[in-house]
Amino acid sequence: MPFTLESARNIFPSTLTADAIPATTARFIQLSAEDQLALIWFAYLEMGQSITIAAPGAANMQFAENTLNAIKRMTPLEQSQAMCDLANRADTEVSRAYATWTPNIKLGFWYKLGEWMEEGFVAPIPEGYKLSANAAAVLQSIRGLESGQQITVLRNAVVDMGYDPKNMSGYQRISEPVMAPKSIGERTPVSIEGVDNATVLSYMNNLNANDFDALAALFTVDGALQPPFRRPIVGRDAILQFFREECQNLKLIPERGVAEAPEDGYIPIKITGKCQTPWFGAAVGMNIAWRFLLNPDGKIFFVAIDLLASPKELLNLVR
Ligand code: 45D
Repeated sequence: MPFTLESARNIFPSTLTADAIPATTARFIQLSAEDQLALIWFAYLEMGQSITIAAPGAANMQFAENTLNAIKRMTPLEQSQAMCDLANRADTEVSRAYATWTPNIKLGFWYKLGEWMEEGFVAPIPEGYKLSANAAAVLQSIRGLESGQQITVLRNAVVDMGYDPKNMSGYQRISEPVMAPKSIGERTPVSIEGVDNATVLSYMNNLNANDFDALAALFTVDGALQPPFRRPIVGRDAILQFFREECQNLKLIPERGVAEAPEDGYIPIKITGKCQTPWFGAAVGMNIAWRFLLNPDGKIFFVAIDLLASPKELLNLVR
């Protein structure tokens, strides 16, 4: 086989990803818990002036309900402490429950807390809270990012909170139920300038239809998928689980691409375009590249999803 997972990760090496995300996240996690919470609060309020977040559905909220209600019953001091404990990854009951949730449930939990902070049911960030100089500098960097990068920083912050599940044994991961795939009549197939590869088109169309079984079947059994700024997820079964847990109701809008000459039958294909999340809909389109490596049978051996550095990168289809 001409490619290993490691060499596959390096196809189309000139792709410029949004380095500001890991850089900003690394600075963020150095801050005190109080600063982290206040910073997110300020960033969230500022972003809320230009884009609105879609409220999570009731069905999705039920998984966090017990924990949310437990927090609502606390005294304001205990509430602030519970939120700091989450940011500190402390070993508490709330932080342990949080650790078992998928990213969407974590986001929904904070969405609700944010509402309750505004409505006075949960202790707010103290009026006049003054960020440390470092926190103010991180907030300033976030202000300078495009909206797709801003929401990625926020998402990372939320996903990283809570007790470290590596220290927990015998727990059950909590995820939202998987919806039925869209019926054929409801699907709108994508088209991609410069690429008509059937596997790539099926990938986009199946993901847009929440048809995760058909989607996973496009991968080789040992295939891998690398989400933005993460290690590859390896193996068709693990990829299917990832799709079911983290990829419902995404909208992929591929625009253009290039397929290169096969190397020993393996075809590298790069696509660029947009991706919308159910949280922000069309208000935030993230600039994305998909770097596929198909095996000689047309199965996906590897695909990396990158968040691009700038809209200019949408036109970069060179090796
Ligand atoms: O701490 O092809 C308060 C894959 C203050 C799959 C708060 C993909 C205190 C394959 C405000 C209350 C998935 C890889 C907090 C493609 C405090 C594939 C609350 C890519 C935390 C294309 C804050 C998909 C809140 C992509 C409520 C790129 C913050 C998906 C909420 C990207 C933030 C999705 C939200 C992103 C952020 C979603 C809702 C970046 C959502 C971000």
